Parts: sequence; structure tokens; C-alpha cells
Amino acid sequence: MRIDVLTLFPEAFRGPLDVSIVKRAREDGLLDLHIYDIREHATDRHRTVDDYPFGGGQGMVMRVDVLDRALEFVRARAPERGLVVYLTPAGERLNDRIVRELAAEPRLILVCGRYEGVDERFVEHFVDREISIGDYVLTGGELPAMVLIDAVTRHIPGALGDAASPEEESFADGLLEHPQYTRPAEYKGWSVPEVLLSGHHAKIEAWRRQQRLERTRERRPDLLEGKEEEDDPG
Ligand code: 4HQ
Repeated sequence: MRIDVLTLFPEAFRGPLDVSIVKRAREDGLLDLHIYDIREHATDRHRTVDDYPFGGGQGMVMRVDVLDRALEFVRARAPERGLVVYLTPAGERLNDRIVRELAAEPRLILVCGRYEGVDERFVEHFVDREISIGDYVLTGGELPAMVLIDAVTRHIPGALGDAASPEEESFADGLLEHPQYTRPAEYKGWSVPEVLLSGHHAKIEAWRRQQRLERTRERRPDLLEGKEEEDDPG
């Protein structure tokens, strides 16, 4: 899939997307990622991208005309229309379902806002989906865009390698993961649960399932709402 990012800080994207699984997905041509600088579409001598809010108030607002030109430029880089996503605390909260929906798109265009955000006319006329990564305020949409790119990349077929699958991890069935252990089997007197060393695969599976249910019940009961009597031997 192709992802285009519109940002005032292209340099922020060096690092997190250049390591591990995302790096590999890009090298393998599974993720075609392009970062574009919004400021290149300013037209005045000072390359202005923002202005004071009509009606007054603190901070600055990103201009609709600059964003319109930036989006038009990016759209023309590839034949697919692209789903335009604006990262904002006012959007729908990102979750596993939304990540899968976005991963099924051939092309995403992510818009990162700074300051107090973008002129609402840009949202009205160009944005297909407003998404939030959580109920807190960041200094810009760049980190949310990177979070989204990372989560979506895991769902691109082949990105996790041959054996691994995103279906086998947290949230695929709406439960938290079971605890994991590796060698040494004993460290400072702290031992690994006996059952995991038993080699009894059915017992191990049952134990893990019970751990997942118990942890979810204790830590994230909201995830169990509406699936109360499902597969609950414990
Ligand atoms: N911001 N989830 C303000 C966020 C945010 C979030 C992005 C800060 C937009 C204008 N985005 N700018 N939380 O806090 O997505």
C-alpha cells in the first residue's frame, strides 16, 4: 500500500519508520511511504502556512488554501485517489477495527496539523476521516501519524514475515495477551510457571487462554462488554 504524509516537519519522520518491521516492509516494497512538506505550497515571501483565528483566541490556524494546494500536489503523485485522514483529538479513537479498515485501503494520505489545527473548511471539503490516537493533546499530528503507520503496516500481508500473523496477537479476538517467558527457567529464585515447561500443548493452551481472560477481566473489563458468556471456563 501507499501512504503519503503532509507535514510541516518532514524531519520528524526520520527514525521511527527506519527501523525493524516498518523498515523491512518499505525495503520489500510492501509499504510505499512518501513524506511531503506543506510549507513548499506557501506562496508569499515568508512562506506563511498559518494565520490568526477569525473570532480571536490563542494560537494560529493552518490555512485552507495552502493545504488545498499541498493536497492537490500529493494527489497527483499517484493514480489512486487516496483516503484523506486528519489526525486530531476530535476524531474517532483509533482501535484495532479502524487499523484493519485503513490497512485495506490502497492509499492513505495523512495530514498532520500543528498549532491549533487546520481551517475547518479543509476538513469539510477534503478530509474523509478524522482520527485520534487518544484523549490527550500533543504538539502536532506527526507522532499520531507515525503510530497509525506502524499499526497499519503490521496488517499489510507479508509485513510480519512468513510465520507471524496479526491475527495471533492482542485484540484479534478482543482479549489481552497472555504473559510470556523465556530462558533461564529460574532466575534469582523466580521460576517460570510449571505448565509451560511440561510440553503438554493442550494444557499450555488452556492455561494461556485462562490468563488472557483473567487479565482482560482485571485490567480491561471494557473489552469484555457484550461478550460475557463466551468461552469462559474459569
Ligand atoms: N494533535 N490524536 C493538535 C493531537 C492528536 C491526538 C494533533 C495535537 C493535531 C493540531 N492527534 N494538532 N491526540 O493531540 O491525534
